[in-house]
Amino acid sequence: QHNPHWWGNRNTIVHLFEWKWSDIAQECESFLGPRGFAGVQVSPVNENIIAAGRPWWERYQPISYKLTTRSGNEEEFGDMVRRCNDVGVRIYVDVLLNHMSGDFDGVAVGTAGTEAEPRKKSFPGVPYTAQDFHPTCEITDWNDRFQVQQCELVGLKDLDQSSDWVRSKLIEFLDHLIELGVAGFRVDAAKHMASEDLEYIYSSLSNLNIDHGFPHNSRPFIFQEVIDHGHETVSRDEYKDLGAVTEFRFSEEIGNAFRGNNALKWLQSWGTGWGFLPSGQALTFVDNHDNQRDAGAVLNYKSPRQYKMATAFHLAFPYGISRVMSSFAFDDHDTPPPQDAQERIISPEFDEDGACVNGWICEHRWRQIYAMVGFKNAVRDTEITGWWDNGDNQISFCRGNKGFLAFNNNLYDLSQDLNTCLPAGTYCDVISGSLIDGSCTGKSVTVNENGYGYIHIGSDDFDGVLALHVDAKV
Ligand code: QV4
Repeated sequence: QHNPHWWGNRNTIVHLFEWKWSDIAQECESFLGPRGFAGVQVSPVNENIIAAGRPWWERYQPISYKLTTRSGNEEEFGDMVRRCNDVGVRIYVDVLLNHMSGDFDGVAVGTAGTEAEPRKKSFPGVPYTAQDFHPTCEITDWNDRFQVQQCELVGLKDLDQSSDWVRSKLIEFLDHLIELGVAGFRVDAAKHMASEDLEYIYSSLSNLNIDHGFPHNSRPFIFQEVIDHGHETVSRDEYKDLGAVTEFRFSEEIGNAFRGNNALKWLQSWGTGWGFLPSGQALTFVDNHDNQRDAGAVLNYKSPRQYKMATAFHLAFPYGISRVMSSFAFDDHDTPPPQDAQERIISPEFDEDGACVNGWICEHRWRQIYAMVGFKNAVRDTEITGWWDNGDNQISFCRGNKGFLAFNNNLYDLSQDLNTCLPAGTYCDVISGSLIDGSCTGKSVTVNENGYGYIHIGSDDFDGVLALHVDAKV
């Protein structure tokens, strides 16, 4: 279940973290479809506890499988899926199969009004009772398989997926989403569940809904959240044949490289050469909603110059199933999404350039990022050729004869003739500008009969990357 069921030549998933369903529907029609995005990962859809201050993470504490959250209700969800599929944008849902909510004093009331008593492991909305869960214990040793898979991740009541009842409820929930037209799932905390149990669940799911344009016998796409930095007892390899796996080493290493901790010249062997999973099994990202909040090597929107360069490399190098992050502004781990005085999530608003202004960051609307989504579509099915580097932090490469990229992460200019591998002509650099009515608003590069062009990226240019492709010829 590794096929994401993309439409046409599309290639990139965007995580619209905490967005409302009605806003995503609108975004599919007005932005994602026209810009060639392949799909959206949406926040959890099923009912969750209500935590004080409404942190984003309350959605990782389920109460029932009713489809009502702060993002909207079932009707709005269904409407979104249909409208996105209609413009060729797939929907992937973040699903919580590992656990229900953590402790809560007294009776908890969820986002759909359902009551539960998490302390007693009583979730009548499903229903689950104590016998559907593993006994309570804490994970203290992350290299102890029993603890990782049968104790409670941060105190979240740990479901027993070997039980027939639990399996049937999870399958029913996922099948309901398939019926509504989704293309697949991000499986949260997959590492905390035995791979045999997941295999049973995935293989029991219905085929995708043909009324939403999926071919007969299409299997749901599965990508599993397994954090494996190497040398872990529970490893990514146990899951990779069941579906794709989040490749966290990609995120850490790309952050290291573009922060300047590792020379860009080494990226020539990027991918399996770096110990990453085979391309078709790897879900790749510069940052995700968890690790963008941690200090460390991982880049996020707060370092925009490096972040845009890393994203350009991510989308230009033919490795992995790409996902880009679309965040809201945060100060700390608990910052809620943009919300009003009644704690309702607010809709994104845009300035005249299309950038988000009211607390939403919308990296996917940064020109340097959506232009690379277009680049990836334009160069699909080509290989890396013509690699060049200066032995340090200046690199360039071609994607067949359809695209060319150059990066300068040195503190001095990159100025020289380089092989772009492109047919002769003048091309618009889609990073510094756009091709509008046949003229380029940024840098232009003229390519001669031999495929060479003069490339300039000043060390103090606004962006440290330049990108040309055949669909942006002046
Ligand atoms: C607290 C204490 C615990 C204690 C518990 C007991 O910290 O030590 O046992 O109380 O009551 C929130 C709070 C957390 C609290 C917990 C339970 O932050 O302090 O525990 O609720 O009340 C998200 C957030 C968590 C959040 C959780 C549930 O990141 O902060 O916890 O949602 O709301 C590992 C896993 C990996 C996981 C990653 C974060 O292998 O699978 O940690 N990633 C996924 C999601 C992530 C999500 C979860 C898993 C849980 O990507 O966003 O956690 O669904 O690496």
